[in-house]
Amino acid sequence: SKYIKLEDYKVFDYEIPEIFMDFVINKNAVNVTTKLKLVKKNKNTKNLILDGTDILIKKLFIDDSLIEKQYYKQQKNNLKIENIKKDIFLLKIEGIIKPKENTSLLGMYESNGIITTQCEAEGFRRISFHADRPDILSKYTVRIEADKNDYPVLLSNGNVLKENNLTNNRHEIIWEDPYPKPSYLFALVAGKLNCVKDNFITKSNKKVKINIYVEYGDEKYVQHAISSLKKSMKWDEDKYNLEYDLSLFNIVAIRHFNMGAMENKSLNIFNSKLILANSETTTDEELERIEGVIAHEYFHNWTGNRVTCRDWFQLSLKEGLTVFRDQQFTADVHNSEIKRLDDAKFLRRNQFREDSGPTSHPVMPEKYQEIDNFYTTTIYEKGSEIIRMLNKLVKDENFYKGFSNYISTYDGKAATIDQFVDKILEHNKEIDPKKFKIWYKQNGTPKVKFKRIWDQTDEKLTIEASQSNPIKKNLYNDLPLIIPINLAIFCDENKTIEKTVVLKTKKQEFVFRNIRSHLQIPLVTYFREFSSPVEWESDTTFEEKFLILRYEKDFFTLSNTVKVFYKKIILCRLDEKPDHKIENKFISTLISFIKNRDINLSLLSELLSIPTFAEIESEMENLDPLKIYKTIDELNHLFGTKLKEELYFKLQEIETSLDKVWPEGKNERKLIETIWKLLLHSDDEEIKSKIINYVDSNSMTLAKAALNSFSRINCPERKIISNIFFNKWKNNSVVLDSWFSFNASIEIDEKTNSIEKLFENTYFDSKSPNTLRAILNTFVTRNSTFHAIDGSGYKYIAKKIIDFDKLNPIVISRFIKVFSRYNYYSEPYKSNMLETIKQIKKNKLSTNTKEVLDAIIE
Ligand code: BAL
Ligand code: ZN
Repeated sequence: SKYIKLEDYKVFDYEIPEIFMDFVINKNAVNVTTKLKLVKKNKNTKNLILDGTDILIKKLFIDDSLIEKQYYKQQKNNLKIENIKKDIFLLKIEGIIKPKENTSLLGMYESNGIITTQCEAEGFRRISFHADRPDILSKYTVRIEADKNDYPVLLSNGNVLKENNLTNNRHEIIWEDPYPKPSYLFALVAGKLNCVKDNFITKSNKKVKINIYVEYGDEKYVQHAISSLKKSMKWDEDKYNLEYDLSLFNIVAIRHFNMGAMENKSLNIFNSKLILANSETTTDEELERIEGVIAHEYFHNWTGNRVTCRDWFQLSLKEGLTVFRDQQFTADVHNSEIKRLDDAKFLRRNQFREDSGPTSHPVMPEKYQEIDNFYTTTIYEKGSEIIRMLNKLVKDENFYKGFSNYISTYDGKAATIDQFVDKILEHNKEIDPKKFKIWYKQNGTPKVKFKRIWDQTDEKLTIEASQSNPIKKNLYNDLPLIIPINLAIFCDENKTIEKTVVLKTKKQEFVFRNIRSHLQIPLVTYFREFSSPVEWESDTTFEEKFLILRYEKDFFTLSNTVKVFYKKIILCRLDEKPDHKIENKFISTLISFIKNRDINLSLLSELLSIPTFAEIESEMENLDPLKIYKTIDELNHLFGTKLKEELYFKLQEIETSLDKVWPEGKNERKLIETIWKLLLHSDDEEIKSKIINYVDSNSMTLAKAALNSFSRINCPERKIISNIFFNKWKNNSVVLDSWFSFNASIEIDEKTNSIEKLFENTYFDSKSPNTLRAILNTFVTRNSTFHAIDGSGYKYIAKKIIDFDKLNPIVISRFIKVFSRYNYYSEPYKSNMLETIKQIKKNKLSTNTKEVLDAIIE
């Protein structure tokens, strides 16, 4: 079968305790000589099969004796050597690879003159032959040799052992990494890079050199990255008692990078856009995200590198856990309630969407074709939510004790998710590990239902809860999950009971006594702080939901309740039956939020944000996309008009704080974008000239807010600000992507090929995944011409998919999920999409993209 299955896991026939690699970088190729020390574990085999793709073999040796051609066989993706008599031996492979010709951004490739690597998950096999799987841990020694002018900087993992000048203007460096690691953590970088230096003193007083390598000219943009790294190093010591384990930590910023970043041991490689940052070029949100990603990669040093994964089915062991840790970090250094709200929003918008579609899968999948397709929001963010629940269930003391046992038990080893959960639950008697682990095996978003039964005379409130999973195909989905529910019972305005209850069976009753309430029936809010990654339904009426907006303090619950109102209003309007009563009452509620001087402004911005198309799309059925876009525009107009006076008042109040330096002032700046957008939509002419002034602001947050708030306003000023922005930033590729994105959102004359000119722009770089994503993703989520009724938008995008899949399958296989909800669309959109998918399928596609397409139309 073409599937790789968890149940087929077998240890490899050999161990590879040591690897010596020799890279000779020449003009058009790199000669790679690898020596693998192999120790046979399976005495019953005489063969050795190693992975390897696109490598030209020159010679092979076993312990220095040449292997004749008839004793080995190279196939497309592997190398088989037969009749090996020895149990311990050194296999030497002389190979040649061509990084300049590699456009996949996997293995070794060149980006803007810099040679770099990306090995996770299976890129190492494009550099050299290896049993390229994460449970083979080896000590690496790496020699790199190159021309001194073309490649003055030569980096790999670990410490520098030696540096020499050679003849012919060449030089060599030998790196040695003392910690055994899997091949996916190997890295090499060579090129013209400038280094910004700093250092960090660890808690045991060890000095760690920090080197950030960037292209010349970019040095001025690295201070944020450095301070983020130092904050992360300190935080991991304070929170988890984890100290950095080498005396050197390198980060390299690369322009053409598929992922955000990569945690290679002591040599993290980053997408430039996640390193180069200051408030002039980077928005507040991006600054926080960059800080979070730097923390994430750094935290991998323990959760991922020192303790790694046994196989790729355990991917969430390192990713879910490290996301959990980076979310904790951001919560600790900024505002924990806002962070929780942001994370919940992200999960519901992205992971829930994935989980209700054709590519839905468990956090621990049972099978895959291309592991690259499983770097998903389910593995990452749902994985993190599961650990958050585990933490909640066992409480902090047990959690941190269990975590620390996990690290010390599996240090230097490859572990499994089972082993992690067992360690955390080791000293807990209330939670059955076997039952808890069902979270890892189910797919789909579980649904919980609540009903209240109120006995006023006995002052007893009973809450009936039940759980189910909407997806029936997976057998585990029928088993009950352990679901922690944070709830609040409001007896009246001043009396609230907060509790965490744990739902363990399919149906369960929770009884609360001595409840004295003046309400007709006590009001309950569920899953406060989004305590579990589920959806729920309750008997709360709309009248009561208005009360929740008055009584609740929890940011998540407030925002979620507001969202329910927006959705209700939108649905009624889509049905041509606007509910003016609810609309007016809701508007009055929003006014009272705006007038509340104590409210967190970031929360207020959230409450005043009318859902976007992307938010609505992931939650609806029988979608009419053009009508949805129109309804959202209408609502922005209505709310902007009705809230105008209060918004102007607020605007005045916050304008004085806009100049503050991040993280100060970020809430005000977030709110201003929301206010600008609403006011612009209310046909307010006065606000236009005001906003235009900010396009050239020295705060990128304000500049982009100005730009984006014009996205759906068709007026001459839109062109003006677009030009101002372009001329200011055309030579900064990271910033210019925002301009590409903005222009991809603009609808011109309902022509679907309106974005074609972006691909033809002189500054468009077809090798840059960032730019490609900026254009494509924005077009399909923010530009209604994608959904042109004649299907031309879908056809146009199909062509792009086919073209770019040849260059970069990883980007395209992710992007193609835009079509995954075709079934939820109404006609003719549904048929048009389906027809388009079928047309795409007729082409020769990468295996990555094919696997996703196969899932979309089975
Ligand atoms: N391991 C791939 C990038 C990341 O999740 O950190
Ligand atoms: Zn990660």
